[in-house]
Amino acid sequence: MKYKGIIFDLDGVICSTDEYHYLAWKALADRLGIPFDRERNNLLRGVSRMASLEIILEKSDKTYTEEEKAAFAEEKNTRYRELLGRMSPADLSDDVKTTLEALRKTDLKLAIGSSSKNTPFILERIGLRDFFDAVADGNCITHSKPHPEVFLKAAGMIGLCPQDCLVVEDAHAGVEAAKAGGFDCAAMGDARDDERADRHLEKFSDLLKI
Ligand code: B16
Ligand code: MG
Repeated sequence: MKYKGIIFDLDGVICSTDEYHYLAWKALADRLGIPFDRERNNLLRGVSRMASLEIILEKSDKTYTEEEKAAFAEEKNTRYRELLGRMSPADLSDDVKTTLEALRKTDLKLAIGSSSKNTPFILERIGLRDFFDAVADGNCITHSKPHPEVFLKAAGMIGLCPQDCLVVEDAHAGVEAAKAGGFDCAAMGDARDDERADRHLEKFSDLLKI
């Protein structure tokens, strides 16, 4: 591998919390009578909580105050955290677990670059709290993906420049962020066929072939 470090997105790459985001947003959208489905949910991948809410509200014929929007975001996050609270290390797939273990045995630096403010809670639940060399997340950035800030922060934390890092992403917004920051990007899941990506992974363990 020509890289010195890998920066992983969290939701949809390391774990399937993207499904919990969907269920929690779906419950809110249903309560408000707003059309929302899995296809529309894909637009929320990698973008911040409030930006996600704005995308959902685009399909509403009502306008809401900032206070109402803040309450909706809180309602969604409470439901989402209930689902996260049920997670355990068993929710890490064998493919991800064995790949991370193999990468940990190399001298590659491994970091997380996630838009989620719930990153510390998720890593704790899935037993990876102390696994990574650095964690950059929604709590330490001003701009969410597609802005490159979170990946630049992660690279800085592991002492590497973007050219020496590979970003692994499942979101088009994340691929855009990686390329805007000067990183190579391996795309999987929803973003797998994104033409801006340098690598296309069918499964997480394909990383070991790079
Ligand atoms: P939270 P990632 C992103 O995480 C999710 O993909 C996106 O759907 C979510 O809105 C965002 O985190 C914020 O999450 O509400 O927990 O702060 O894909 O960048 O790891
Ligand atoms: Mg993601």
